[in-house]
Amino acid sequence: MLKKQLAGEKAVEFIEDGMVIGLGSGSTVFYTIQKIGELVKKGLRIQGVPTSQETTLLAQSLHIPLVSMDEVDEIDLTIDGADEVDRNLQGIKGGGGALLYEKIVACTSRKIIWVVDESKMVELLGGFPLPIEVVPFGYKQVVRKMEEEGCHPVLRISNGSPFQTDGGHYIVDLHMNKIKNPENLAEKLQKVTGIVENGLFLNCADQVIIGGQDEVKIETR
Ligand code: DER
Repeated sequence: MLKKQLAGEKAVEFIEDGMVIGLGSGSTVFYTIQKIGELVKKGLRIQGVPTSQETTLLAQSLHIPLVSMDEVDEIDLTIDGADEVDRNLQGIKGGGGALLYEKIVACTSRKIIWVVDESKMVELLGGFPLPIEVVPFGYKQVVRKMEEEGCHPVLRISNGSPFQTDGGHYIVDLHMNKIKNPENLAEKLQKVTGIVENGLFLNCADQVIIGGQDEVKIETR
């Protein structure tokens, strides 16, 4: 079985009947959502809060009952993927362009589990380019500022045009190679006008399920 599938499917063991579940985005949580669909068919009663249009369509195809963020006061458990995770379970997300809605859902979740294959586990964050979500109006100012800060920004392009998130924003990927102090960087990015959100998910995940060769490991923060 694929490492992503091992991790993704393992996560459903943490789901209880009656829960409100944040449904993440990406190719690993894809397997979680598939498994949830099977369990719903067998009678599992949950309500899903999707973090992207892509996840909405997938969940709908599996007849998973969905509610919007504004119909719930709290989310019991969010299961999502991640692009990089360090030993303190600090992470980079946004590779799929869903970071803003994922972070909004994460902030309302009582518990967060990330599902990853073992290649996502790193000593230091930054090998994966850090996505930042930027308002299209005046985005070149943000790019220029990131250049001045030495963050090596690259506007994400899709089919020859700037990639657009579900929220209608652009994504700029910061090719930093190593992020020695994620907290400091997050603080700096939050102060830049025009940056809506960044892909540093700090002190967020409670557990990470790591798919390896024929086995899964669970790290707890
Ligand atoms: O955008 C994200 O943060 C997604 O969760 C995604 O990038 C996770 O990666 P995956 O597709 O390898 O699971």
